[in-house]
Amino acid sequence: MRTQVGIIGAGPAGLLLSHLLHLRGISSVVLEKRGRAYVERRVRAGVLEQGTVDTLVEAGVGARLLREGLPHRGIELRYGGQGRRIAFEKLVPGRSITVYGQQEVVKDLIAARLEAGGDVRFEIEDVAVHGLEAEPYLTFGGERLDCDVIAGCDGFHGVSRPSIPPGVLRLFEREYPFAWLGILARVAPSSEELIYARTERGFALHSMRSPTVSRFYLQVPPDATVAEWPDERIWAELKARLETVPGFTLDTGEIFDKGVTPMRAFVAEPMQYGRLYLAGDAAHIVPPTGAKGLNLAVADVRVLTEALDRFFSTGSADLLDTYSESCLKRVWRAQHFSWWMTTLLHTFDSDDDYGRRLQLSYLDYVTSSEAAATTLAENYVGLP
Ligand code: RFL
Ligand code: PHB
Repeated sequence: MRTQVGIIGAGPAGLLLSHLLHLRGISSVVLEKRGRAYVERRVRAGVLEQGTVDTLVEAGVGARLLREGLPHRGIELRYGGQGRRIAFEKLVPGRSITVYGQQEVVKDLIAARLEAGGDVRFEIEDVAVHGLEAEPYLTFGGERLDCDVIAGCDGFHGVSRPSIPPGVLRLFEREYPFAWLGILARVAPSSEELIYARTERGFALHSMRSPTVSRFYLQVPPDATVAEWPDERIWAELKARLETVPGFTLDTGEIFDKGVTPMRAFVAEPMQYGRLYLAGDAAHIVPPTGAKGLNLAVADVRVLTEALDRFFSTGSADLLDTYSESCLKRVWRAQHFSWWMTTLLHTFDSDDDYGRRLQLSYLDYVTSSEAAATTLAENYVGLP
């Protein structure tokens, strides 16, 4: 078998890349380890930057997103018994975010690929990467797929990054001393906008998926398990961390999804080796506090699509050669923003009174100074 671009992974990065390449007449095959139902149900991100929405709409896969997505013009920072709004419409006019579940993006992309006759193969568990220096090919299930280029879109735990020879990549990492417990509940959101809450008990986030489904996160110890968090304990803790301003009550409902996510940051440099290009979580991870992971994956794929289009239409590899450099500027800005939001809002060492005073001072500053609030807003909605 032969294709122009062999893509490993049918997450947002791999599927969007395959679709954008198709629109430019470039062939690809997507090989995914999991089943279709599994990837369509995997609950993850929910915040799409304006640039991500624009990319999906321009690519013709945004109809349901425009219909069902929830546009947001601000977020609330809740701390010290008060809620302060970061107003995007005032601070970054014309720019906003849209709340739309990542698995809905994945469903829309799979539907578009299959409708266009795209080759997306699920339950391929033994993909191996070969010949990166000269003649790349993938093997799986006794078959061989020759390609001009391989795109590693297989997430943090995939096979593409480990197939780069030792010593080539420089790795940057940070582990946080806590995790997030995330839930989905059948209940109308208790707030129109996202609430990022800093409390002495730890961080909590009130997000949503639709007018009838809410999404919540709680800062929990790094080794926490779902079994330790029965529904009543989750609601009690969410109430303790969110019902901290006068007049706000949290509505509860049936919890139908629970998961614990470790909080870590990771960057692999460069994001390419020979004929292999890494995109999305395969190359970098951010803690979810800044809502940047999915948006970075989409930004990588935009850069890679341009570079591949140039390569296949003119033979010039100049944009491919600078792929990593082009992506890493945005990646490091998002790394910094995500670290900053995480540091500002989570409880670290309970003995560190000095650190707590610094957090509160900065929260006061970011919610009262237009300059500081604009810094948060322009990073949150996504830099150009
Ligand atoms: P994915 O989505 O992990 O997809 C990788 C795909 O590759 C497959 N795979 C393999 N396939 C073949 N062979 C192998 N050996 C393979 N190994 C793995 C996997 O099964 C999978 O289908 O990576 P991608 O496409 O780079 O997308 C990245 C995003 O998923 C990720 O950055 C975001 O979900 C991060 N994130 C958020 N990002 C945002 O922009 N906004 C948010 O609000 C946000 N919230 C979040 C998040 C991530 C979270 N978790 C669970 C990590 C909230 C949470 C809780
Ligand atoms: C979500 O809705 O899943 C979500 C929202 C904001 C974040 C992270 C996750 O910062």
